[in-house]
Amino acid sequence: MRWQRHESAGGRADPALARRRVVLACFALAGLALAGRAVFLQVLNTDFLRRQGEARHLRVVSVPAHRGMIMDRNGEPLAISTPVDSVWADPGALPADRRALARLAQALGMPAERLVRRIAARREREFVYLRRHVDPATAARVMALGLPGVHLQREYRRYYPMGEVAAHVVGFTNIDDVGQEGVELGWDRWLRGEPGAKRVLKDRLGRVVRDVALLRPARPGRDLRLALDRRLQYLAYRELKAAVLRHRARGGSIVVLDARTGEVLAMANQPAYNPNRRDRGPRTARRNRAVTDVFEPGSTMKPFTVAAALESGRFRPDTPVDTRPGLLRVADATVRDIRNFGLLDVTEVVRRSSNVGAAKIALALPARRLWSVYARLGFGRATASGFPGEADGVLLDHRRWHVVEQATAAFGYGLSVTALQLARAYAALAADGRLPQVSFPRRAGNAGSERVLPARVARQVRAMLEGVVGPGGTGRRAAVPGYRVAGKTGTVRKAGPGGYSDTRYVALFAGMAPASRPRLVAVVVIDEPRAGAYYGGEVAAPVFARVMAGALRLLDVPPDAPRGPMHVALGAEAAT
Ligand code: 59J
Repeated sequence: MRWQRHESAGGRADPALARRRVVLACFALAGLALAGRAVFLQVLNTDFLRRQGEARHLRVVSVPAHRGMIMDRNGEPLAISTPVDSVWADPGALPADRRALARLAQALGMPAERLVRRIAARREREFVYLRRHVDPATAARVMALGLPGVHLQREYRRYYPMGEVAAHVVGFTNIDDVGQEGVELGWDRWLRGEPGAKRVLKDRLGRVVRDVALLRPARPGRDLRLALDRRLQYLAYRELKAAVLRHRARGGSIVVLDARTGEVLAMANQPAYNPNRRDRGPRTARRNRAVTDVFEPGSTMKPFTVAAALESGRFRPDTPVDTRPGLLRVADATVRDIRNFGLLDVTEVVRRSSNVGAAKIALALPARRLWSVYARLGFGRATASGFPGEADGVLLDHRRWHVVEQATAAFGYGLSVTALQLARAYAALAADGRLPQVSFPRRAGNAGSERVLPARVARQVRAMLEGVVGPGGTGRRAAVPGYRVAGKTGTVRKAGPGGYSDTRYVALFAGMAPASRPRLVAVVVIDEPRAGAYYGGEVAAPVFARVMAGALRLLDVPPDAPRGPMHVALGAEAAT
């Protein structure tokens, strides 16, 4: 009745009714809350508990990506990734029993104390490597123990089939598959993939029961095909090593370029190291000296001085140059030849390697003109090959040259180069005046070269460099039977704190073949030969000859000297 009245009268005017409504609403809300709580407990809460339980066994693990293969120009492998297992543990799940750990250590081939210490130090972690990159037998032995908390992780290990033969070019990765040196470092972003992730379900012992979901697939790295030719590489390595041993040299480098494309067909250094070994030897053995180390080029610079002279129009190959009496005073310095060569012409200055002649030619040119040729040929500037740690070398600006610097630069002192730079500059002489872009990866066709000398000048210098390898030249031992060879020797006294040394030399040869239409350019550097001869013509030239002879044959390059020394020798033999 009061309800009806209340209803009919409306509540607005009755404060008692309003209070009652508030109380009723409170009860209703409380009831709802209780019901909600019940639902929560029966449905949501059990789900939460179940998920809590599962979380102990559901794990996200990383899926390692396959690193791209490095190959030579013919597809022969230089670096390959092979799958290996690494043993890891969840310290919390491991048995505390010392005897079990001792058995585990034995299976892993490591001292028990080291294993115990390693686990103790990482008690709070859920993942600790026990031993990485184990062989399949070790992995099997470890898993046969059936210990809880011990697992295998699939990883990749790098293998270098050519070992130390191609070590300096290919480089190596660390245990995490990241490039550390050489092409492995310089092209790391290309070679390396991106690891994926997957969710796995594990049982109470922590063993993976099943893959639940692939969260992100691993993206494999890309293969890389280098310009290197495995056969030429082996040849270069072998001959360089033999010469370094024979002359008890401190080290050495050899670079072989394709004269037309600028591709690096072979590059080797001594000392070398085996990249497959965990300890990769001393740092000094790991440098790719052909790219990282500079030296004064000495007489191997003379062809470029002569190129500047010819380009200027003031000199021709037969222009006379008076080198008498075998020395030349320049300001307060004296330029010397090993003997008095007398009256020569430009061609003979190169063939006899006259320092006085080169200095006189250089001093007859404006400094800027001489410098500009050196700069165009790439001296003082890294080749931008992408190889890590490449040195620029030094070429002072001509405005900082005094007359002495101009004279000594002419025969290769007061500036410094890498073996790769020197090879690139000789490649410009080989390619009729076009400086090629140096490339470690293989190229499809010619990837651009820059004209740095008139073709006529490059050909004239090349003809002079043939004279060096001919009769009366300093480079006769660079001759290759059946082929015309052009090149230049160099014997450089090393500069030290007390000036130029009387006992420490660098022996050099830089050249190309076949001289009529060069296919290959090579530079040989022998650092501090100590036994036997030390002249470039006697130490470096024979290495050049042997590598070129083998390379020309391997590449099926047709001979361009049908009546070369080989035929003469065969003829002589037939006559006896
Ligand atoms: C040489 C130099 C040092 C630097 C001289 C080599 C200079 C010079 C100051 C004496 C050995 C030696 C700037 S020699 O490369 O002339 O390759 O077959 O180191 O001359 O002025 O006992 N090369 N080498 N010179 N310095 N400064 C000749 C020549 C060269 C040969 C031989 C004999 C030098 C034929 C060098 C070779 O062409």
